[in-house]
Amino acid sequence: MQQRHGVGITISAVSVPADEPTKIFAEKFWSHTGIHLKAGVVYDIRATGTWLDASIRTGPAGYASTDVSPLKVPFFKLAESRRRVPTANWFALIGALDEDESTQFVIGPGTPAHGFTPPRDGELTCFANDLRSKYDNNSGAIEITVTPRRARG
Ligand SMILES: [Ca+2]
Repeated sequence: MQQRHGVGITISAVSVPADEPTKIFAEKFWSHTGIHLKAGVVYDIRATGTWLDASIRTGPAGYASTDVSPLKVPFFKLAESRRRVPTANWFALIGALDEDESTQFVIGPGTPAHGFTPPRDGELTCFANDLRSKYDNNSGAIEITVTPRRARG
């Protein structure tokens, strides 16, 4: 374990490497962040950068089936229901705790104004929303920054 010496300040009770960007790789079924979230703490998650679904370049918000070339739109629409998160955009950034699909939530370019409050403790694991069998043509990575809000009181 790495230890920091001589800083002399207590940051908080939350052991999160705040404000250090972490890469999420498009071709990975799960990217592990090493960031352990605590139940009940409110987090802000921000994502930047671009990644590619074959030749389609997009950001963490992902893209809609209607954004692709007109001839391909019907195929993309037909496949929507088989995305890992059917209701989210293609290549939307998705988060979950410990690869647990029951905890999946859409991050996109960032969590909403009320932030994200984990239902339980767990490591933040992420992926680009795609068909389960179609990660081999993905490339690039986006970066996320996770910031815990200061506890009230
Ligand atoms: Ca793909």
